[in-house]
Amino acid sequence: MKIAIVGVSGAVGQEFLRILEERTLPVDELVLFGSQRSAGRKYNFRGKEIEVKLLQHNDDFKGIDFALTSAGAGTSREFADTITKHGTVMIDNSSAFRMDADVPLVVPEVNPEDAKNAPRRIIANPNCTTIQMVVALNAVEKLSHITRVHVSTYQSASGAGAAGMAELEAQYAELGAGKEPTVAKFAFQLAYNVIPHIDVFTDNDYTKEEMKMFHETRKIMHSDIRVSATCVRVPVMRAHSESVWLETERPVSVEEVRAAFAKEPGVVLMDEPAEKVYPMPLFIAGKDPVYVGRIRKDLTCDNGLTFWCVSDQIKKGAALNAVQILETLI
Ligand code: 11C
Repeated sequence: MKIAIVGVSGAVGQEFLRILEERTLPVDELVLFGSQRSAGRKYNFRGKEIEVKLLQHNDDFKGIDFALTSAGAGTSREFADTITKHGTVMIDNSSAFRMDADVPLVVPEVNPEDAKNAPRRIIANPNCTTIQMVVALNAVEKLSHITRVHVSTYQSASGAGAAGMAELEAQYAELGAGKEPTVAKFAFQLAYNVIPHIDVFTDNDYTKEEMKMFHETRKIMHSDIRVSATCVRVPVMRAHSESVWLETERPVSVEEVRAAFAKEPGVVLMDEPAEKVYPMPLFIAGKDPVYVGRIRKDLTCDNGLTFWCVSDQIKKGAALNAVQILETLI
């Protein structure tokens, strides 16, 4: 099997490399692509040094079975035809095609069968905040249909890529040295702050990030579920957290839900409040699953339930989910 990574020098691209290295996929050849800035760099993969090729409009994708792409929506739109025209299946981490009717949007624990119907040979990887939420919601949906969700997110700097992480680190160093912090990636200084604003605002005053959680959840779960989100950037380096409130058609007990999470693929239950056992991003960074804790009944609504979940945004929220889609296909 011949695999390409497009955008290999970015945070998600580097994670693709690590995950392919770790897993047992039969990769006969790995081809790396990047922008002008990263072309010529060399990366090690399974004991071999591979040079990054410049992504161009040519026939470089001929013979490549799968391309894992994470180079931004603009690049994905511009290069989709070049990547897929010789039969390559593009598994795209960007938002470019997610809501297109003829592009499946896949989380393997939830809707793996959708991956098999990709007429344009493009499969979209959802937004990281949606991925971890639907993996958890899927366990509850099996007990009773979820009609609506309120969610507040606590999104780490890694959501803004390697540059976002570097900016947060630099801000703490600059502030420690008595200097004015550099603000470029985020709307405001993130160090010692939280910013209730991720991506641009839309006409209904929700941000694009928040509306992704509404639309993507419905598409992945094939559901009429309604999701009202507040997405917040927090000064955490890596792994996003979410406080989720949901309403089901019939009341479900905490015990039922705990049991459902405990057996749900991709979920790890961490819910022993008396022992201070609950997931936190500091300890979840670098791990594969979605961790769920703080499960309790809502105090205002008989059919309501609330929980807390944490997952590594670069892993399950991006690179790992894309590789799992590939694994589903082979
Ligand atoms: C963030 N969730 O944390 C965003 C990053 O649509 O793939 C990923 C955006 C996307 O900033």
